[in-house]
Amino acid sequence: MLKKKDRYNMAVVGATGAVGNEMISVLEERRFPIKTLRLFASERSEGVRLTYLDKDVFVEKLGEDSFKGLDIALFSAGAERSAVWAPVAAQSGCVVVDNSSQWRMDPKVPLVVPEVNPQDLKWQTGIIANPNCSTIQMVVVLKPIHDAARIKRVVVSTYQAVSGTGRKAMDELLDQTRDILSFKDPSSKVYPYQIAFNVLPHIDKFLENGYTKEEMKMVHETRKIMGDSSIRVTATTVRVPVFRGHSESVNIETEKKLSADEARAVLSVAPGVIVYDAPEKNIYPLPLYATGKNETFVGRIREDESIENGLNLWLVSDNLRKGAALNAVQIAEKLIEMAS
Ligand code: 25A
Ligand code: L14
Repeated sequence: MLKKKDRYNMAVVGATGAVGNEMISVLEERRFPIKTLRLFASERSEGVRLTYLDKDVFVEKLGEDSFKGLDIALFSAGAERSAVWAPVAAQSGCVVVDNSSQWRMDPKVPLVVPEVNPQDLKWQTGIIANPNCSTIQMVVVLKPIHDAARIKRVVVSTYQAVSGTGRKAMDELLDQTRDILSFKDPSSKVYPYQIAFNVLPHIDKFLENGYTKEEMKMVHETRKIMGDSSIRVTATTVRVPVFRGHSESVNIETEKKLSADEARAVLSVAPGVIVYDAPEKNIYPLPLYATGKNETFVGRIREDESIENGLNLWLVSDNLRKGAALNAVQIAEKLIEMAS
C-alpha cells in the first residue's frame, strides 16, 4: 500500500486539538522521517501558526484536494470529520491512521496496538483505526497475561482524565476549580454536571442496555485487538477531575493459575509496560507521574483471593500519549517499516 521512501509527506488533521498537538510533539520527538508536514483543522483555526521542529507551519482548512501528494495522515478531529474525510484521503492514496471511534469496528479496518497486533496492518486498505484510549492501555497489559495464562474474563473500572474529551474539557475543569475557590458559581458546558471536586460515572452516550458507549468500546475493541472473541469483558467508565492520565482497576480471571510474582515477571518484560509495584515503599502508578511518559505503568499486582485463578491490577497511562497520539505515530512507524 505505502511506497517505501526516505521521507514522507505527512498531515495531522485536528492539529489544534489536545490530541493533535500531542501528535506534533510525538512526531518531533521520535524524529519521524518527514519530508513535509501539513496541519489541518476547522475553518476556525485557518491560518493559525503552529511550530514543528522550530519551523512555522500554518493551519489549513480541509478540502477535497488537501490529501493530494500526501503519504500518511493522522486524524484526530472527531468521528464526524473522520467519517467524511478519511475516505477522501484514502481515495487519493494517503494512508489514514484515525483516532476517532468512526472506523474501529468496521471489519475491513484493522484496529491496531503495535505491541499487541502489528500483523493486522498487513490487511489495511487505506484506513487504520487507533483504539479508544482506555482500551489501548488495558490491552498492552492483557496481552502478555493472555499469552501466559489465557484470559477468560476481565472486569474493569476506569478513572479517566478530562483531556480525553479535548481542550474544552480541560478548560472547564480549570475554570470550575478557579471559580469554586473564589466563591463564584461554576458553570458546566462540556459535561452534564460539575467535574471539579466530583466524579461522574458517565463517559460518552448512554445506550439501550444501560451501559455507555465508552464501556461497550472497551468490550468490543479488546476482543478485536486481541483477536479472541471468547474473552468476556465488562466495564464501568468514570470521569475524575484529573487533567491527564487514565487509571484503571482491572480484575482478570485466567484459565491457568498465575501467581502475583509470575504476573510481575511476565509484565516486566512486556513491551510498552513498566511494572511499578512496591507497596511497602508506597510505590504504585499515579496519573501525575505518568503524564508525558510513553509507557503504561502497572502496580498493585495481587492475586484475587475470591476465585481460583484471578489477578487484580492497577494501570495508569497518559491518555494523550499511548492512549492517542503515540499509538497513532507507532502505527505510522510500523507502516513505513513494512512499506516496499
Ligand atoms: O468523536 P470522537 O472521535 O469520539 O471524539 C471527539 C473529540 O475527542 C477528542 C478530540 O478533541 C475530538 O474532537 N479525541 C478524539 N479521539 C481521542 C482520543 N483517542 C480524543 N481525545 C482523546 N483520546 P480535541 O479537542 O483533541 O480535538 C478537536 C480537533 O478537531 C478539530 N476540528 C473540529 N472541526 C473540524 C476539525 N478539524 C477539521 N475539520 C473540521 N470541520 C479541532 O479544530 C481540533 O483540532 P478547531 O479549529 O475546531 O479547534 C481549534 C481550537 O478551538 C477550540 N474550540 C473548539 N470549539 C470551540 C472552541 N473555542 C471556542 N468555542 C468553541 N465552540 C478547540 O478547543 C481548539 O483549541
Ligand atoms: O476515542 O474521554 O472513542 O470523553 C471518546 C470519548 C476518547 C475519550 C474515543 C472522552 C473516546 C473521549
